Amino acid sequence: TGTKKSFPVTGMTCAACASSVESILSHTDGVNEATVNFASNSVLVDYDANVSEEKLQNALREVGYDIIIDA
Ligand code: 9UX
Repeated sequence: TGTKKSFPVTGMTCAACASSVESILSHTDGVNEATVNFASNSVLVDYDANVSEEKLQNALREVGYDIIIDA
């Protein structure tokens, strides 16, 4: 296990999107677990220290979702 952090998610229009977002993030190298809360449009991600937040973001952007990274 690594860092656990929650991010707001955009682009999830139906409940099945939650599974899709979880799958995309879970299959990204260095991600241990991703759990979406569809009702609150957020995802809790457990990821290793070598994974950048931009890497998570880019994986989602490729398929029409996004996460909000605070500056
Ligand atoms: Mo629902 Mo989301 O039909 O990618 S799964 S909109």
